[in-house]
Amino acid sequence: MHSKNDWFILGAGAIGSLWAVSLKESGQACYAITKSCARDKYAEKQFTLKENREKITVPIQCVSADQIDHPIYKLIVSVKANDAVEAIKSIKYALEENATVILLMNGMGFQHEIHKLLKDQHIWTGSTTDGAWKEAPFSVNRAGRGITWLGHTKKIPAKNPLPFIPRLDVALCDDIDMKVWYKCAINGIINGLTALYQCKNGGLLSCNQRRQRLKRLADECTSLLRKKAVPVTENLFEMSLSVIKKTANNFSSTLQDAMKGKPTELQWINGFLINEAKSLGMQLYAHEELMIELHSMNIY
Ligand code: KPL
Repeated sequence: MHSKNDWFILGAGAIGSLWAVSLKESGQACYAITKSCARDKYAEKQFTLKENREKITVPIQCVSADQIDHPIYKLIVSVKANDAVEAIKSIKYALEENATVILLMNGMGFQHEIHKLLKDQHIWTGSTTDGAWKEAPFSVNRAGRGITWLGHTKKIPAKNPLPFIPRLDVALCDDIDMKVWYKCAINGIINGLTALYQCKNGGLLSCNQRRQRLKRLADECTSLLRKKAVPVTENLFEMSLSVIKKTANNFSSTLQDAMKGKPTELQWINGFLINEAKSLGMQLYAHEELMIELHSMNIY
């Protein structure tokens, strides 16, 4: 039986699978909307999560976007930035008015399209420092436990839309836009370099040259944020070092995509930062250099 409390997770990548397992483990009804279940409507798949030395497996029903046969009241969107708008369009027919939608995606510059699509829904933005990578379909490895900030897009003081989920650290936040800027900057500092050096996050601290590149990227982000009047209360370089240390054993999402030969999200991360800077008459040399190097390796 389906209910208004059922959670649907759109996109079973690393973060989507982590959330699906965590919700299910805490007793919530949860479905994954994935491409890989095209023929098998609501087929049960065993989702596995590895965290530290623990390994848990929970059954989760999967459905493809065109086969949802009951209204969605609670949706978590964890697809790639490149696919976000199309993925939401594909399930919109099943989405209730006033549904709760939580966006959990890296990058910036595409959210306004989603807001246009979801005028009747309550949109929450999530920004996470969790580090997770997909080992195989339906199998995720959580390499670093982070925190997920959640803010209502219209900044209305609303009740936390999530139940208590012991495995996830979720906190409400009044200024989610600032967190999203910070997250985009942190990803812009870390992710492209891991793809360039083909290393886990921790590998970025292996020599001075890499640290210097991190510092240059961070300094440019700080200048851009200041120019955008985003309060820079924290040192972005120090923040990225701390994220790197906490997720040292993780393959960044960008490196995961690059290793699979898939398009990365960098156009919504560094690409977005570079364009924002340009529109303000600034140039982010270190970010531009990095993108050119990555393009010469066929990483887009
Ligand atoms: O968000 C990440 C990503 O890989 O996209 C970090 C925090 C860098 C963890 O790997």
